[in-house]
Amino acid sequence: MEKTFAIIKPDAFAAGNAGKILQRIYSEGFKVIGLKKLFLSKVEAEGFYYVHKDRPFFDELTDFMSSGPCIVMVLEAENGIKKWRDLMGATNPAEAAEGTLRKEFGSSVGENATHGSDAQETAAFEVSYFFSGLELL
Ligand code: 3AN
Repeated sequence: MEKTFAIIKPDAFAAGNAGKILQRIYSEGFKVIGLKKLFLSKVEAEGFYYVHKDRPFFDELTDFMSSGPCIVMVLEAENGIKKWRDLMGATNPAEAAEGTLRKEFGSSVGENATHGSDAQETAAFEVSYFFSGLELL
């Protein structure tokens, strides 16, 4: 079993799609180990996306992620990191495969409904950024 970190981003939360996305998470066989609703500040979003600080879209990305509430989660499944990225689909919803979350709920490369860790090291950082051990029992 492998843990990954996931976000239902502010666009999907505001559109009322959090329930549908959670339903997919359960029906695809993930265990939800941790879950909470947060309204990130700009500084908190910048800390989370620190690796992207030199990218041209950093300001847009952190403005968006601090524009409204989101849901942060720790998910677990066999090959959880890849399994969750497969379920999300490509970063750009226009290029995402049919049946993926970003295809169904995303509207642009920035407002793409969900986030998922891309490797074990990033998953470890991202889980610990939002959750304490006690919240993951
Ligand atoms: P992914 O989330 O699929 O791993 P990355 O790591 O390329 O994608 O990008 C990190 C985040 O930055 C993505 N979740 C995406 O929403 C956002 N992003 C990527 N490219 C752009 C862009 N050109 N304009 C605005 N936001 C972007």
